[in-house]
Amino acid sequence: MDYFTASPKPANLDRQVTLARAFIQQHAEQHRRVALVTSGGTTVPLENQTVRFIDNFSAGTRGATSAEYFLQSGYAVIFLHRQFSLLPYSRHYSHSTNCFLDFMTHNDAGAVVIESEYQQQMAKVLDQYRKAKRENTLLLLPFVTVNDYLWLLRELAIQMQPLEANGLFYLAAAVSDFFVPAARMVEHKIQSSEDYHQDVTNGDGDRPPAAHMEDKRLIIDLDPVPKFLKQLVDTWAPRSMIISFKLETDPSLLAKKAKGALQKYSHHLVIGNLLNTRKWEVLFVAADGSERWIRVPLGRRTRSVTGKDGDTIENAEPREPSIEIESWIVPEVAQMHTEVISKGKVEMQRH
Ligand code: 9Z3
Repeated sequence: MDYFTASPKPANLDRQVTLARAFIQQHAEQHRRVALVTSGGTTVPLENQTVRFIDNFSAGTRGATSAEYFLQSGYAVIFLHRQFSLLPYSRHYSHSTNCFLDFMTHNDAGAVVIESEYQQQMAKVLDQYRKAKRENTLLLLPFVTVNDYLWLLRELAIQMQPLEANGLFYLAAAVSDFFVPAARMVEHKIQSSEDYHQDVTNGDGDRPPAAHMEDKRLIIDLDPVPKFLKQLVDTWAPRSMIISFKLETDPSLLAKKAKGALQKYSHHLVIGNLLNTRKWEVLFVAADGSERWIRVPLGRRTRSVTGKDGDTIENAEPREPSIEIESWIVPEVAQMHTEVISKGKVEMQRH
């Protein structure tokens, strides 16, 4: 059965689509390019009334940072993100590493102000944030589950069709490969105590629920998520530029897997990255077969540790890049998008 026939439509989908429709229409009229940036990880709930779920790794840094550079390059951005993950602009002052309170102080009159050393940088972020608000170029749409994500992606792609080649998909979200189909999801919290074991026959046909207890063990049996990228490229957004990300941990697999994805889905670009080095190097694999690394310089170690005998020890803190790699990725992508748009125009003239 088709995924969308078998999976419930999210309750807030219509409201989100209404917001997106107005946003896209405004920017279509202003002949602005629109980038759909996906960001953060999707969850897979194990119960309908969800207490437990499986999550996918992603802080949302790639997506939130890239969204800022797309806005800077003149795009309008639909930011499809995991609820409570990093957001463009506020990411500079949110979550535990950048708590906004650390940037503030009292002045002599007792008023709360920004510390002088942060003034300049914050003024820059504030200006960009206010510009995006004034021009209504940033639309924030949250998802939580992989089901929310898939429904939204499909609906947004359909809404973006009138933009034709001016639409761009930049799929940085970490999307679950496996999920619990609605027909095999239990309603209530799975009970670990044998005294409260639930009936395991209420699954789909002969199969028990996807998550259930058996002899004090929790058994989780997940189905594969349908290959949505194929549907996006072929059916939902056939005229847009589509860029996907490929995350691996084994360096020897990355290029092969990125090329494989491009061959399988025939979209425009796969950006490969490794979990441990993703902040300073990415691999561009393009539809013309070209393959090249983009690397930004690494900054100095921010913290060193003094050993027992007074020696400085190389610390365990990962090094941070001195430049945000997205400030190099996004202009390259925008340039490729310009080429895709002009090629589309040439093709249209030919017909
Ligand atoms: C990525 O590879 C992103 O760059 C990261 C960003 C998730 C690594 P952070 O948010 O991390 O900055 O912490 N996203 C795509 C991951 C993914 O699930 N890709 C699928 C795959 O690799 C294809 S859609 O198969």
